[in-house]
Amino acid sequence: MKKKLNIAIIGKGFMGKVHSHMWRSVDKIFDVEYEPVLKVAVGTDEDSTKAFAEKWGYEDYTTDWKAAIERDDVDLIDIVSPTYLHKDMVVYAAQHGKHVFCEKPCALTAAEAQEMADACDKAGVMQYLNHNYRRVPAVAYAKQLIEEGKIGEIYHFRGAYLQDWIMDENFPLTWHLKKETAGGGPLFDLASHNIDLARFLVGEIDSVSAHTRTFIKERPLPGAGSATFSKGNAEASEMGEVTVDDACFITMDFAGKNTLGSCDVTRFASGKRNYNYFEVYGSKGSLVWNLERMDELMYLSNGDNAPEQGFRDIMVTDGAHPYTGNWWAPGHLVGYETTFVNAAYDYLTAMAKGEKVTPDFHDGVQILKVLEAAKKSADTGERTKV
Ligand code: SOE
Repeated sequence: MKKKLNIAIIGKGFMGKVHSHMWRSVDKIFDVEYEPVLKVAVGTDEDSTKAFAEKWGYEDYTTDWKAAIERDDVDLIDIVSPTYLHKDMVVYAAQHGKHVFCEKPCALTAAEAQEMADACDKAGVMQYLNHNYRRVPAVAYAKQLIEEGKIGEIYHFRGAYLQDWIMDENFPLTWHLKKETAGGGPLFDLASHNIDLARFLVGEIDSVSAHTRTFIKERPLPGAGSATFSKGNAEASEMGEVTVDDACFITMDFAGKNTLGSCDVTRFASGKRNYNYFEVYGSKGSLVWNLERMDELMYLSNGDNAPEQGFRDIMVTDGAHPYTGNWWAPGHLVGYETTFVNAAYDYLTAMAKGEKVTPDFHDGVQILKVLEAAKKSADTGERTKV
C-alpha cells in the first residue's frame, strides 16, 4: 500500500501544467513508495484557478497561498510561481514543516537562495530546485560517461540556450522582463540551466566574464488576456521599461580545473524555439547534446582509429541507459515532460530513503553567485570572481 503524499501547487501557468502532469504520472511510470495526491491548486484569479483545479483533478483550489501551506492535509508545496515569490513561499513552507519542490531560477539573489536553504535545513524538510535538464536520459548518460573517465580531462564546456519568444516588439512587459520580478532576463531564466549543467558535468565555476544586451528597451504594458508565450498585445497603449537583458554571453573558469567554459543565452535567436545545447571536449573524447533532439547523445572517442573516427549518435532510449528502463521500449522517444517525471521519481526515491536530492537550494546559491558575478562583469567590463 502506497503512502499518500498530499500536494499543494502554487502557480498554474505553463509550469503548473507540466508539474501537474508530472505528479499524475510519476507513480505510474516508476515504482515509488508514494502516491501523489493533488490536494489544492493556488492561483491569483478565482475563476481560472478553479478551472485549472478541475481540469487537472485537484480536490480544492484557493487564491491564498499562505492558507494552502498552512493546511494540515498538505505535505508538499510545489512552487511554480514567478521567481520573486520563491523565497517567501519556500521559507513559509519550511516554517510549516512542509517539503518543498521549487522551479528554477531559485530566487532573485544568492542571499535569498541562502535563506531558502537555511529555512529548509533548519526545518529538516526536503528541498529541491528543479533544473530538469539533468534528468534528460541523454544528459544523465553524458554524466555517466564523464564519471567513467571516457572523456578524460575536460578542456572545454560550451553551453548555449537560445529562444525567440519575445522578438515581437509588441510582446508585453510580462514579469519575465522586469528585474524586480525575474532577477534577470535569459541570464537568469536560461543561463541558470547552462550553469547548472556546467556544474553537474564539470564542476564549480570560480570566475566569469560576461556581456549582456537589451535589444528592445520598452514594451507595451500587459493588457487583459496577455499570456507568457502570446504574440503581442494589441490592447495595450502604455509602454514600460525592460529592465533585464535580452541576451548574455559568458566565459567561465572552473575551480581547480584547467577547463575553459562558455555559454551564450538569448531570447532573440529567430527559429531557435528552445535550443538548449552543450558540448564537452576532453582529452579522451567529446560529447554533444541538444534539447531539440533530446534522445540523442553524440559521442566521439579519441581511442577510435583515425580513418573511421567520428561522432557516434547514441539513441539514449535503451533500457540500460539512465531512467529509460521505466519508459517506453528502446527507440520509442520520450519528451520534455519526461524530464520532470524523472525529477519527481528521484525526489520521491530520496524522500523514501531519507536522503537528499540535488540540485537543492545550496546549489541555487552557487548558481546565483555565478549569475550575479556575470551581471557584475557585464556592468563593469571586468572579469569577476564568483
Ligand atoms: C521560458 O524561457 C522557459 O519556459 C524557461 O523558463 C524554462 O526553464 C525552459 O526550460 C524552457 O523555457
